[in-house]
Amino acid sequence: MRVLLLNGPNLNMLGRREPEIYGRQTLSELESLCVEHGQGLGFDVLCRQSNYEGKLVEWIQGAGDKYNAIIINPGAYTHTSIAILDALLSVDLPTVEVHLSNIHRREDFRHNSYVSKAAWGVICGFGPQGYLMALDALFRRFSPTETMEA
Ligand code: CA2
Repeated sequence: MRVLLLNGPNLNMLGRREPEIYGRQTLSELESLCVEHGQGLGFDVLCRQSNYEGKLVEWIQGAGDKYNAIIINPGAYTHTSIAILDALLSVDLPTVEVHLSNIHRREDFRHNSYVSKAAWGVICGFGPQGYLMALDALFRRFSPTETMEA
């Protein structure tokens, strides 16, 4: 099982600024945690980050025949990007949208997510643990005994 983990703009700054909102863990620490946790579940997790919307679109487009699922924190593009929404709809892979912060407790402009319309599920407010929760949810979805594909 192959999982593509995408992080959007400014998430490369994790651990360096605004620790009160986004925590002290760096992006590479977070990615290592996800790769290790994925290994434990039998997943091959590939991690990518970009500050560019088009780059994220290209990775999503290319995922269709190579990956079984996508985990994405689109950063601020969550609230603006129909392009990322359309790319996710076009590949039709189970997608979990993750946010470190609880976007619903923050400014009004963060309350809407275009990406959620293409997401199987959305996790927000649990910090880095949210990514591990997303992997666990996908594991259960792909387990033959579970029925979570709705
Ligand atoms: O809570 C999240 O994960 C967000 O996707 C993070 C985005 C924000 O625009 C979304 O509304 C919610 C921002 C990512 C910025 O990341 C930084 C990390 C450390 C220091 C500065 C920015």
